[in-house]
Amino acid sequence: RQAAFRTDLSVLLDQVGAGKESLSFMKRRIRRLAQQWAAAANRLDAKLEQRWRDQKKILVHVGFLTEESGDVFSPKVLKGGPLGEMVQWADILTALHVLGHNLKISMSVKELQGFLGVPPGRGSCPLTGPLPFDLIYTDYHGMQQMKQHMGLSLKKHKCHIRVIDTFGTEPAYNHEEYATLHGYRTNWGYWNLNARQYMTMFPHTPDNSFMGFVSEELNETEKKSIQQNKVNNMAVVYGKEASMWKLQGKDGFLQILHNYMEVHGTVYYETQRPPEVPAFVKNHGLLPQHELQQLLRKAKLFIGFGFPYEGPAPLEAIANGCIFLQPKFTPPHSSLNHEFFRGKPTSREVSSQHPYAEQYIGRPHVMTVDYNNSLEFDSAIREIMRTQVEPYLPYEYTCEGMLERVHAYIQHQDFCSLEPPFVPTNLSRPGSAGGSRVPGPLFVPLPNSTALGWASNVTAPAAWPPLSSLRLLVSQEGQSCVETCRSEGFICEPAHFRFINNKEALRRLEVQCDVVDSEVNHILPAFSVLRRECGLQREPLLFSCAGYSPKYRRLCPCRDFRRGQVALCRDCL
Ligand code: U2F
Repeated sequence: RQAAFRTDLSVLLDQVGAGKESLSFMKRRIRRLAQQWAAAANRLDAKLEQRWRDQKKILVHVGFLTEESGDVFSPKVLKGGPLGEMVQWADILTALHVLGHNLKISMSVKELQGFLGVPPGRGSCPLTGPLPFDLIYTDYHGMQQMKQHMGLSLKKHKCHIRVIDTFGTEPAYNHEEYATLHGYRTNWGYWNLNARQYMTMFPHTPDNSFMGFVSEELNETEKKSIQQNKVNNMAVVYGKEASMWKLQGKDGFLQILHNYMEVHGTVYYETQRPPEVPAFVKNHGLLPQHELQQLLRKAKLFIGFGFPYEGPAPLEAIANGCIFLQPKFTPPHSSLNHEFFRGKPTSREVSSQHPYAEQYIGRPHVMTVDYNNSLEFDSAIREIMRTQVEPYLPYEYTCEGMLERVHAYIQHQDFCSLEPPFVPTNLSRPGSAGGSRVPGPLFVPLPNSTALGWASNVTAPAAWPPLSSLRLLVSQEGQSCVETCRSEGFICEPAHFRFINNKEALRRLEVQCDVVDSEVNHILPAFSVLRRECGLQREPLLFSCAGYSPKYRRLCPCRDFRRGQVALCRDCL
């Protein structure tokens, strides 16, 4: 069946259920953004020009909100606890509903069993018949619950699963045997999924798919009025929980800020001002989302203390015309050196409180400075007071951007059909026999690397992103493919590894190989210049953009991307 866009959200609101603060928060959000979603649906509908879209049967099982997982989040909704996950789930549900899919929502193990058609009760009782869904969106808690209640059949059906995973999972952590043997085993990872089945909150690592969420959008009139009404010396602190304020340090940067600006906070409190919040701060208490937006519209500066990491609030602040000031982390924080990330299935290095804001948005909207250097901090504040900025929201965080991306994933990502290794036997050089349609040279030398534009007459029917987006680069020693592709203005595309994991690619790159081995190692395909050793990847689940090794240069499959929509290549829609 063809999916039709929906602009009425009442059915969805009924489906979300009631009785918990987390659900009320999500419903308030869905209602508040309803018009914005509807307008975006109409725009995307026009953009796709009647293109056929399959209507999918989708189950959304929100594991972290189930009683069976302990649901530690719901009781904290009104007390300054994390809301980022709820923001994201509310938006995922809305996007799937608006795109017109056939949606079932489960927030308990009982509902999960009901929808899957497995008999209720304890123990693992495998699902016997076919899976009644095309897609299941869940999280790590939900995976555990499905393992318990679907038993062996989970393995059979896992290609239909998408795991919403805030901070991301790298391939080396996801592969059970490899993780166990090489010290990448954590409490979360090792589900042996295709790493693109993990969907993140920000485009952290291209090994995963970027799901995201949305932020409030403004029309031109609102933008103008916000700019006119900005209070140049008003700052709002990022931190709704008192413990986050401990990071300010005694007589530290908050005091410097106060020399220039009026400081506001939205910190949860019960009866009195929390001792961590200085007397000069005007504390509004935890605000409902729409009231926080109003405060941000007036403020000039939104200032982070270093925690929470990678949340939605900085995007909301920037969208409302604030400048976001945040600490740089030197050395970067990661699961190797920081408690919060310890045990998370990634070695990603977090270079500031909000690396997306730092790297994808940057100045003038975002300033990332060393908070231990009071001169640098002081001059940043003065610069912020002088700088005029317009409200800004990257396209990928608009409703249209999220709908476009989720639409593309649903229609094109397929982890159930076999992706055979691809041997480019019919590649030909320009001018050679049979190569008349080849537009340009196969190899375009770039500084310190080699780029390969595959010939347009090579087709791989099921390839998405399409093969036309592939650019092959070679990393430096010690460099990951994430960095290599980024340094040339591309993004690493793990789906393209299968096209470059072959002797032909090495030969075309004129790599000197005395031996070509095929091994199970997440840095492959790669080669050692010194030892003239080349290695190809034997385990497709270990294709990894993130991997690097000081001794090896890696073959990196990069692709182009749309401005403001990094998840999609130019020809990806
Ligand atoms: C992140 O979770 P947080 O909930 O701490 O992220 P924030 O960026 O603080 O904000 C989440 C939402 O809270 C809202 C605000 C944001 O959309 O509009 N809010 C509000 O309604 N009222 C207020 O007074 C202040 C904020 C991240 F998202 C999680 O994935 C991480 O687990 C967590 C820890 O790093 O950080």
